[in-house]
Amino acid sequence: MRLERAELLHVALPLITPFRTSFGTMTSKDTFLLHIVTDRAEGWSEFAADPEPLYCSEFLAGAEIVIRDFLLPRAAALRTLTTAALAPALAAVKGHELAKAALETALLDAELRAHGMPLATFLGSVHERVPAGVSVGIKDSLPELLDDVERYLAEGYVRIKLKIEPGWDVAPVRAVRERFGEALPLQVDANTAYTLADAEHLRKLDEFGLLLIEEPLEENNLHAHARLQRRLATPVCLDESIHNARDAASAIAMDACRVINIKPARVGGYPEARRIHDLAAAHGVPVWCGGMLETGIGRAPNLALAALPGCTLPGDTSASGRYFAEDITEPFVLRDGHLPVPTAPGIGIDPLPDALARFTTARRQLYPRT
Ligand code: SMG
Ligand code: MG
Repeated sequence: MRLERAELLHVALPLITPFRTSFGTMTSKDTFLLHIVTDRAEGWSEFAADPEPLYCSEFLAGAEIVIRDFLLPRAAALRTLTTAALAPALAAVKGHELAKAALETALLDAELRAHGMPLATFLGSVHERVPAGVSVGIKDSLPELLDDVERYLAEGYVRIKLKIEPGWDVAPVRAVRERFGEALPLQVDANTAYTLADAEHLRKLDEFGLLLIEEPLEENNLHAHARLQRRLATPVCLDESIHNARDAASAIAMDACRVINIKPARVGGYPEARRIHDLAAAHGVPVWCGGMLETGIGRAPNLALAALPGCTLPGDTSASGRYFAEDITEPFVLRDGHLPVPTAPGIGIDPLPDALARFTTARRQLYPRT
Protein backbone atom coordinates (compact mmCIF):
# COMPACT_ATOMS: atom_id res chain seq x y z
CA MET A 1 0.00 0.00 0.00
CA ARG A 2 0.98 3.62 -0.37
CA LEU A 3 -0.02 6.41 1.98
CA GLU A 4 -2.00 9.12 0.22
CA ARG A 5 -3.41 11.17 3.07
CA ALA A 6 -3.68 11.26 6.86
CA GLU A 7 -5.95 13.53 8.83
CA LEU A 8 -6.71 14.03 12.47
CA LEU A 9 -10.21 14.71 13.78
CA HIS A 10 -10.38 16.09 17.29
CA VAL A 11 -13.56 14.85 18.97
CA ALA A 12 -15.12 15.68 22.35
CA LEU A 13 -17.91 13.48 23.74
CA PRO A 14 -19.51 14.33 27.08
CA LEU A 15 -19.45 11.46 29.59
CA ILE A 16 -22.79 10.49 31.13
CA THR A 17 -21.24 10.74 34.60
CA PRO A 18 -17.86 12.10 35.69
CA PHE A 19 -15.20 9.38 36.05
CA ARG A 20 -12.89 9.90 39.02
CA THR A 21 -9.62 8.05 39.51
CA SER A 22 -6.69 8.49 41.87
CA PHE A 23 -5.18 10.97 39.37
CA GLY A 24 -8.14 13.10 38.32
CA THR A 25 -11.73 13.44 37.16
CA MET A 26 -12.85 13.14 33.54
CA THR A 27 -16.11 14.70 32.39
CA SER A 28 -15.69 14.24 28.66
CA LYS A 29 -13.77 12.01 26.29
CA ASP A 30 -11.51 14.42 24.51
CA THR A 31 -9.32 12.77 21.91
CA PHE A 32 -8.55 12.51 18.23
CA LEU A 33 -9.38 10.00 15.56
CA LEU A 34 -6.79 9.27 12.93
CA HIS A 35 -8.10 8.70 9.41
CA ILE A 36 -5.71 7.46 6.76
CA VAL A 37 -6.27 7.02 3.06
CA THR A 38 -4.10 4.60 1.11
CA ASP A 39 -4.24 3.55 -2.53
CA ARG A 40 -6.03 0.34 -1.44
CA ALA A 41 -8.38 1.26 1.41
CA GLU A 42 -9.03 3.72 4.24
CA GLY A 43 -8.43 3.13 7.93
CA TRP A 44 -9.53 4.57 11.27
CA SER A 45 -8.13 4.59 14.77
CA GLU A 46 -8.54 6.46 18.05
CA PHE A 47 -5.75 7.92 20.18
CA ALA A 48 -6.18 6.42 23.65
CA ALA A 49 -4.73 9.03 26.03
CA ASP A 50 -6.08 12.31 27.34
CA PRO A 51 -5.36 16.04 26.94
CA GLU A 52 -3.14 15.94 30.06
CA PRO A 53 -0.32 13.46 30.81
CA LEU A 54 -1.84 12.13 34.05
CA TYR A 55 -2.58 8.47 33.28
CA CYS A 56 0.61 8.17 31.22
CA SER A 57 3.31 10.45 29.83
CA GLU A 58 1.62 10.85 26.44
CA PHE A 59 -1.05 13.44 25.75
CA LEU A 60 -3.13 14.72 22.86
CA ALA A 61 -1.15 17.73 21.67
CA GLY A 62 2.17 15.91 22.02
CA ALA A 63 0.90 12.88 20.13
CA GLU A 64 -0.25 15.04 17.24
CA ILE A 65 3.28 16.41 16.81
CA VAL A 66 4.87 12.98 17.16
CA ILE A 67 2.57 11.46 14.56
CA ARG A 68 2.85 14.41 12.16
CA ASP A 69 6.59 15.10 12.41
CA PHE A 70 8.18 11.74 13.26
CA LEU A 71 5.87 8.81 12.52
CA LEU A 72 4.02 9.71 9.33
CA PRO A 73 7.19 10.74 7.42
CA ARG A 74 8.67 7.31 8.25
CA ALA A 75 5.47 5.55 7.14
CA ALA A 76 5.33 7.57 3.92
CA ALA A 77 8.97 6.75 3.13
CA LEU A 78 8.31 2.99 3.12
CA ARG A 79 8.33 1.63 -0.41
CA THR A 80 5.68 -0.92 0.53
CA LEU A 81 3.59 0.25 3.41
CA THR A 82 2.33 -2.68 5.49
CA THR A 83 1.62 -3.07 9.19
CA ALA A 84 4.47 -5.58 9.44
CA ALA A 85 6.93 -3.08 7.92
CA LEU A 86 5.70 -0.14 9.96
CA ALA A 87 6.78 -1.15 13.48
CA PRO A 88 10.49 -1.61 12.59
CA ALA A 89 10.39 1.69 10.67
CA LEU A 90 9.06 3.48 13.77
CA ALA A 91 11.42 1.77 16.22
CA ALA A 92 14.03 4.55 16.00
CA VAL A 93 11.50 6.89 17.64
CA LYS A 94 11.78 6.19 21.36
CA GLY A 95 8.64 5.52 23.39
CA HIS A 96 5.37 7.13 22.31
CA GLU A 97 3.61 3.78 22.22
CA LEU A 98 0.12 5.32 22.20
CA ALA A 99 0.93 7.57 19.25
CA LYS A 100 2.51 4.64 17.40
CA ALA A 101 -0.53 2.50 18.17
CA ALA A 102 -2.84 5.13 16.66
CA LEU A 103 -0.92 5.12 13.38
CA GLU A 104 -0.40 1.37 13.30
CA THR A 105 -4.06 0.61 14.04
CA ALA A 106 -5.32 2.94 11.30
CA LEU A 107 -2.91 1.26 8.88
CA LEU A 108 -3.89 -2.23 10.06
CA ASP A 109 -7.55 -1.28 9.60
CA ALA A 110 -6.85 -0.16 6.00
CA GLU A 111 -4.75 -3.24 5.26
CA LEU A 112 -7.33 -5.67 6.65
CA ARG A 113 -10.15 -3.88 4.81
CA ALA A 114 -8.14 -4.24 1.60
CA HIS A 115 -7.96 -7.99 2.30
CA GLY A 116 -11.58 -8.26 3.48
CA MET A 117 -10.41 -9.69 6.82
CA PRO A 118 -11.83 -8.83 10.26
CA LEU A 119 -9.28 -7.89 12.95
CA ALA A 120 -10.58 -10.75 15.13
CA THR A 121 -9.62 -13.24 12.39
CA PHE A 122 -6.19 -11.61 11.96
CA LEU A 123 -5.51 -11.80 15.71
CA GLY A 124 -6.78 -15.37 16.09
CA SER A 125 -9.78 -14.59 18.26
CA VAL A 126 -11.95 -17.51 19.28
CA HIS A 127 -15.16 -15.98 20.68
CA GLU A 128 -18.10 -14.27 18.98
CA ARG A 129 -18.94 -12.30 22.10
CA VAL A 130 -17.00 -11.35 25.21
CA PRO A 131 -18.09 -10.89 28.84
CA ALA A 132 -18.09 -7.26 29.94
CA GLY A 133 -16.79 -5.86 33.19
CA VAL A 134 -17.21 -2.28 34.31
CA SER A 135 -14.79 0.13 35.98
CA VAL A 136 -16.46 2.19 38.70
CA GLY A 137 -14.90 5.52 39.62
CA ILE A 138 -14.24 6.95 43.08
CA LYS A 139 -17.43 8.42 44.62
CA ASP A 140 -18.19 10.99 47.26
CA SER A 141 -19.93 8.44 49.48
CA LEU A 142 -20.43 4.70 49.97
CA PRO A 143 -24.22 4.84 49.32
CA GLU A 144 -23.51 6.52 45.99
CA LEU A 145 -21.01 3.79 45.12
CA LEU A 146 -23.39 0.99 46.12
CA ASP A 147 -26.16 2.51 43.99
CA ASP A 148 -23.86 2.62 40.97
CA VAL A 149 -22.66 -0.96 41.46
CA GLU A 150 -26.25 -2.15 41.89
CA ARG A 151 -27.27 -0.46 38.66
CA TYR A 152 -24.36 -1.95 36.70
CA LEU A 153 -25.10 -5.43 38.04
CA ALA A 154 -28.77 -5.00 37.10
CA GLU A 155 -27.64 -4.08 33.57
CA GLY A 156 -25.76 -7.38 33.43
CA TYR A 157 -22.09 -6.52 33.94
CA VAL A 158 -20.30 -9.66 35.06
CA ARG A 159 -17.38 -8.11 36.95
CA ILE A 160 -16.90 -4.93 38.97
CA LYS A 161 -13.64 -2.96 39.20
CA LEU A 162 -13.42 -0.29 41.87
CA LYS A 163 -11.03 2.60 41.45
CA ILE A 164 -9.17 3.09 44.73
CA GLU A 165 -6.79 5.60 46.34
CA PRO A 166 -5.52 6.17 49.89
CA GLY A 167 -8.64 6.91 51.95
CA TRP A 168 -10.95 5.10 49.49
CA ASP A 169 -9.92 1.46 49.50
CA VAL A 170 -10.82 -0.98 52.30
CA ALA A 171 -14.15 0.68 53.14
CA PRO A 172 -15.61 0.64 49.61
CA VAL A 173 -14.40 -2.92 49.01
CA ARG A 174 -15.94 -4.07 52.31
CA ALA A 175 -19.21 -2.25 51.55
CA VAL A 176 -19.49 -3.84 48.10
CA ARG A 177 -18.67 -7.31 49.46
CA GLU A 178 -21.20 -6.97 52.30
CA ARG A 179 -23.95 -5.79 49.98
CA PHE A 180 -23.36 -8.00 46.91
CA GLY A 181 -21.71 -11.08 48.42
CA GLU A 182 -18.55 -13.14 48.15
CA ALA A 183 -19.36 -14.54 44.72
CA LEU A 184 -19.25 -11.20 42.88
CA PRO A 185 -16.12 -11.03 40.69
CA LEU A 186 -14.47 -7.93 42.16
CA GLN A 187 -11.13 -6.20 41.60
CA VAL A 188 -9.51 -2.83 42.34
CA ASP A 189 -7.31 -0.37 40.44
CA ALA A 190 -5.08 2.17 42.21
CA ASN A 191 -3.46 3.80 39.15
CA THR A 192 -0.09 4.05 40.98
CA ALA A 193 -1.50 5.77 44.09
CA TYR A 194 0.44 3.78 46.76
CA THR A 195 4.02 3.10 47.77
CA LEU A 196 5.68 0.06 49.31
CA ALA A 197 5.26 1.75 52.68
CA ASP A 198 1.52 1.00 52.26
CA ALA A 199 2.07 -2.77 51.97
CA GLU A 200 0.62 -3.57 55.40
CA HIS A 201 -2.43 -1.46 54.65
CA LEU A 202 -2.95 -3.10 51.24
CA ARG A 203 -2.75 -6.51 52.93
CA LYS A 204 -6.11 -5.69 54.49
CA LEU A 205 -7.62 -6.17 51.03
CA ASP A 206 -6.57 -9.85 51.07
CA GLU A 207 -9.58 -10.86 53.16
CA PHE A 208 -12.01 -9.82 50.42
CA GLY A 209 -11.05 -12.41 47.81
CA LEU A 210 -10.34 -9.90 45.06
CA LEU A 211 -9.48 -11.11 41.55
CA LEU A 212 -6.56 -8.68 41.50
CA ILE A 213 -5.15 -5.32 42.55
CA GLU A 214 -4.15 -3.27 39.51
CA GLU A 215 -1.04 -1.05 39.36
CA PRO A 216 -0.84 -0.30 43.10
CA LEU A 217 2.64 1.29 42.99
CA GLU A 218 4.50 3.73 40.79
CA GLU A 219 4.73 3.12 37.06
CA ASN A 220 7.67 1.01 35.84
CA ASN A 221 8.79 -0.03 39.31
CA LEU A 222 8.74 -3.78 38.70
CA HIS A 223 11.05 -4.39 41.63
CA ALA A 224 8.69 -2.73 44.11
CA HIS A 225 5.68 -4.56 42.64
CA ALA A 226 7.55 -7.87 43.06
CA ARG A 227 8.28 -7.02 46.70
CA LEU A 228 4.64 -6.10 47.24
CA GLN A 229 3.42 -9.29 45.57
CA ARG A 230 5.48 -11.32 48.05
CA ARG A 231 3.47 -9.74 50.87
CA LEU A 232 0.01 -9.99 49.29
CA ALA A 233 -2.26 -12.95 48.64
CA THR A 234 -4.21 -10.83 46.13
CA PRO A 235 -2.68 -11.14 42.65
CA VAL A 236 -0.95 -7.97 41.47
CA CYS A 237 -2.02 -6.94 37.94
CA LEU A 238 0.11 -4.48 35.97
CA ASP A 239 -1.29 -1.85 33.63
CA GLU A 240 0.80 1.36 33.39
CA SER A 241 4.12 -0.50 33.89
CA ILE A 242 3.78 -2.76 30.83
CA HIS A 243 4.78 -0.96 27.62
CA ASN A 244 5.76 -3.95 25.48
CA ALA A 245 6.27 -7.71 25.50
CA ARG A 246 9.75 -7.32 26.97
CA ASP A 247 8.30 -5.57 30.03
CA ALA A 248 5.75 -8.34 30.33
CA ALA A 249 8.50 -10.98 30.17
CA SER A 250 10.50 -9.18 32.89
CA ALA A 251 7.45 -8.67 35.11
CA ILE A 252 6.44 -12.34 34.88
CA ALA A 253 10.02 -13.53 35.48
CA MET A 254 10.30 -11.29 38.58
CA ASP A 255 6.83 -12.25 39.86
CA ALA A 256 6.01 -8.53 39.80
CA CYS A 257 2.52 -9.45 38.59
CA ARG A 258 0.32 -12.51 38.28
CA VAL A 259 -2.18 -10.91 35.87
CA ILE A 260 -1.72 -8.40 33.02
CA ASN A 261 -4.11 -5.72 31.81
CA ILE A 262 -3.44 -5.47 28.08
CA LYS A 263 -4.29 -2.13 26.53
CA PRO A 264 -3.24 -2.39 22.89
CA ALA A 265 -2.60 1.37 22.73
CA ARG A 266 -0.32 1.31 25.77
CA VAL A 267 1.89 -1.36 24.19
CA GLY A 268 2.15 0.21 20.73
CA GLY A 269 -0.64 -1.65 18.95
CA TYR A 270 -2.45 -4.93 18.33
CA PRO A 271 0.46 -7.09 17.12
CA GLU A 272 2.44 -6.29 20.31
CA ALA A 273 -0.71 -6.85 22.38
CA ARG A 274 -1.03 -10.25 20.75
CA ARG A 275 2.61 -11.05 21.63
CA ILE A 276 1.97 -10.17 25.28
CA HIS A 277 -1.14 -12.35 25.25
CA ASP A 278 0.88 -15.27 23.86
CA LEU A 279 3.77 -14.77 26.27
CA ALA A 280 1.42 -14.61 29.26
CA ALA A 281 -0.50 -17.67 28.08
CA ALA A 282 2.77 -19.62 27.81
CA HIS A 283 3.45 -18.77 31.47
CA GLY A 284 -0.10 -19.51 32.63
CA VAL A 285 -0.65 -15.84 33.43
CA PRO A 286 -4.22 -14.63 32.78
CA VAL A 287 -4.70 -11.42 30.81
CA TRP A 288 -7.66 -9.18 30.03
CA CYS A 289 -8.34 -6.21 27.80
CA GLY A 290 -8.33 -2.82 29.51
CA GLY A 291 -10.11 0.32 28.45
CA MET A 292 -9.51 4.06 28.05
CA LEU A 293 -13.18 5.12 27.82
CA GLU A 294 -12.95 4.72 24.06
CA THR A 295 -15.55 5.75 21.53
CA GLY A 296 -16.78 2.98 19.26
CA ILE A 297 -13.71 3.49 17.03
CA GLY A 298 -11.37 2.42 19.83
CA ARG A 299 -13.77 -0.05 21.43
CA ALA A 300 -14.33 -2.20 18.32
CA PRO A 301 -10.71 -3.39 17.94
CA ASN A 302 -10.40 -3.93 21.70
CA LEU A 303 -13.33 -6.36 21.55
CA ALA A 304 -11.40 -8.39 18.95
CA LEU A 305 -8.43 -8.60 21.32
CA ALA A 306 -10.69 -9.49 24.27
CA ALA A 307 -11.87 -12.51 22.26
CA LEU A 308 -8.41 -14.17 22.27
CA PRO A 309 -8.26 -17.48 24.14
CA GLY A 310 -5.87 -16.22 26.85
CA CYS A 311 -8.16 -13.35 27.85
CA THR A 312 -9.65 -15.44 30.61
CA LEU A 313 -10.79 -12.54 32.79
CA PRO A 314 -13.57 -10.10 31.81
CA GLY A 315 -12.25 -6.80 30.47
CA ASP A 316 -13.05 -3.12 30.99
CA THR A 317 -14.71 -3.15 27.55
CA SER A 318 -18.12 -1.90 28.66
CA ALA A 319 -21.07 -0.96 26.47
CA SER A 320 -21.17 2.45 24.76
CA GLY A 321 -24.08 3.46 26.99
CA ARG A 322 -21.87 3.21 30.10
CA TYR A 323 -19.97 6.25 28.82
CA PHE A 324 -21.95 8.24 26.27
CA ALA A 325 -25.55 9.25 25.57
CA GLU A 326 -24.52 9.07 21.94
CA ASP A 327 -21.42 7.49 20.40
CA ILE A 328 -19.66 8.32 17.12
CA THR A 329 -20.40 4.81 15.84
CA GLU A 330 -23.34 2.46 16.14
CA PRO A 331 -23.34 1.78 19.89
CA PHE A 332 -22.08 -1.45 21.43
CA VAL A 333 -24.98 -2.80 23.46
CA LEU A 334 -24.73 -5.18 26.42
CA ARG A 335 -26.69 -8.43 25.94
CA ASP A 336 -26.68 -10.99 28.68
CA GLY A 337 -23.51 -9.41 30.11
CA HIS A 338 -21.65 -9.68 26.79
CA LEU A 339 -20.63 -7.48 23.88
CA PRO A 340 -20.41 -8.77 20.30
CA VAL A 341 -17.03 -9.03 18.58
CA PRO A 342 -17.17 -7.10 15.29
CA THR A 343 -17.21 -9.32 12.21
CA ALA A 344 -16.78 -6.80 9.37
CA PRO A 345 -13.33 -6.31 7.77
CA GLY A 346 -10.70 -4.29 9.65
CA ILE A 347 -11.79 -2.86 12.98
CA GLY A 348 -15.31 -3.65 11.79
CA ILE A 349 -16.96 -0.31 12.38
CA ASP A 350 -17.13 3.17 10.83
CA PRO A 351 -17.94 6.56 12.28
CA LEU A 352 -21.52 7.66 11.62
CA PRO A 353 -21.13 10.78 9.43
CA ASP A 354 -23.77 12.83 11.30
CA ALA A 355 -22.46 12.05 14.76
CA LEU A 356 -18.86 12.51 13.63
CA ALA A 357 -19.66 15.95 12.25
CA ARG A 358 -21.36 16.98 15.49
CA PHE A 359 -18.62 15.72 17.81
CA THR A 360 -15.67 16.94 15.73
CA THR A 361 -14.16 20.12 17.16
CA ALA A 362 -11.15 20.41 14.83
CA ARG A 363 -9.85 18.72 11.73
CA ARG A 364 -6.24 18.90 10.49
CA GLN A 365 -4.46 17.28 7.62
CA LEU A 366 -1.21 15.73 8.85
CA TYR A 367 0.01 14.22 5.57
CA PRO A 368 0.88 15.51 3.11
CA ARG A 369 1.82 18.66 4.99
CA THR A 370 -0.10 21.56 3.51
O1 SMG B 1 -12.70 2.22 29.51
O2 SMG B 1 -14.19 1.77 31.02
C1 SMG B 1 -13.10 2.20 30.69
C2 SMG B 1 -12.18 2.72 31.75
C3 SMG B 1 -11.39 1.63 32.37
O3 SMG B 1 -10.51 2.11 34.49
C4 SMG B 1 -10.35 2.16 33.31
N1 SMG B 1 -9.24 2.68 32.74
O4 SMG B 1 -6.24 2.47 34.60
O5 SMG B 1 -7.40 0.95 33.69
C5 SMG B 1 -7.21 2.14 33.95
C6 SMG B 1 -8.16 3.22 33.50
C7 SMG B 1 -7.44 4.23 32.69
C8 SMG B 1 -8.28 5.36 32.22
S1 SMG B 1 -8.75 6.40 33.48
C9 SMG B 1 -9.08 7.93 32.78
MG1 MG C 1 -5.62 0.51 35.20
